Amino acid sequence: MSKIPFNISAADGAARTGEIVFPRGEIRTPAFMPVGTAATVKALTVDQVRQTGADVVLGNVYHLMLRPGAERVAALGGLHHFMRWQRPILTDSGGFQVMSLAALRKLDNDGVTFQSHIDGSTHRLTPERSVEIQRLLGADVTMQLDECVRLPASRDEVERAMRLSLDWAERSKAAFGDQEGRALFGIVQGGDVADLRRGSARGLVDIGFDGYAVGGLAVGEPQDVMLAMLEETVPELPADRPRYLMGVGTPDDILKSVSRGIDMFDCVMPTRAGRHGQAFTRFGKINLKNARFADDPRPLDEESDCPAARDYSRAYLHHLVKCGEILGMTLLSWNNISYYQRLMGGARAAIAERRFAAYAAACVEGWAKGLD
Ligand code: PRF
Repeated sequence: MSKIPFNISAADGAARTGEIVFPRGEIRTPAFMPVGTAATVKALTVDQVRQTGADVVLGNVYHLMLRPGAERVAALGGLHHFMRWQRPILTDSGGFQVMSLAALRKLDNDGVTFQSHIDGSTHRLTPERSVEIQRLLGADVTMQLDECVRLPASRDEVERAMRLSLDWAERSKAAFGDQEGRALFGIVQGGDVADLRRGSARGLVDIGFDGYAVGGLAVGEPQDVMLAMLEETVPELPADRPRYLMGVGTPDDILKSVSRGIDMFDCVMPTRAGRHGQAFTRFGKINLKNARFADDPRPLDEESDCPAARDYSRAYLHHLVKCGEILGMTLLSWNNISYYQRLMGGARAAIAERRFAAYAAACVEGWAKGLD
């Protein structure tokens, strides 16, 4: 398998900083990957996304196979060309979205058959087809097909899904073959059961991947359970390969996970919150619908280098949100992705200077203060 370089330049406790080097560009870690489900980071142009400092965006097999179709994207020159994002793209394999979005689904040991949430048409994903779709899209990082169980769940149910995911990991690796300059990540499952987590991680390491994701977390369990599972899982993973915590999370989740050795994150939270009138700031999350902003001429953060945070008044953002204007969604999504990137940039700098704990504490203090 083609090894994608991961150059770790500094560590501070379990936290590390470095860069993953792809032909299309580097991913500086710890990294936050904005979610671009349907070949767009919702409400933003790719230039705005890049201006926030994002090095990589995420795409979804589930959505893109249904619309516009993987073969069509391939015929149009691949996902990078299609959406005009020339830097790395990571694509999620589809299983998680099938379970959360598809109307009807039937899982068997070979794969999953489901009905589209768009028009009810029937589709099938297997580990091999998911890898094939990600190859057609041109993904820089391909994720194995896995099964994620919502918590709480019985040990038996968690164990069955973990073993199935491990079998699919092996099939995904065989299907992926040797793709120069592209990475394949395995996904740890095992729910909230420590020995299943460790077993899943060991099984994946035996197969051998370019990177390792931790799946099946942030699916209904409390934060302390999620963090405990990271503490069981991370020590089993090779120190020289990137670790990706899927679908996480709040700024607080992210900093606590970085301190436990996670390098990559994705979450719809900043963009979804932005479309619902909420802004992430250094002084916590606020709702622009609140009447207290109606007459506030100050920007969200005059020190930010994001135009959405720096150049527009809170009163104007309040007005846009109250009117349901599209621009309100754009500006708040832009601000929020920008805040997440600033958080990660601060984390990278702090790890390099071995002051990550102090950085995280200062962030928490700022969030607690609230926006004046
Ligand atoms: N598996 C995959 N994608 C995911 C998850 C998972 O477990 C999660 C869980 N937080 C989010 N996205 N393939």
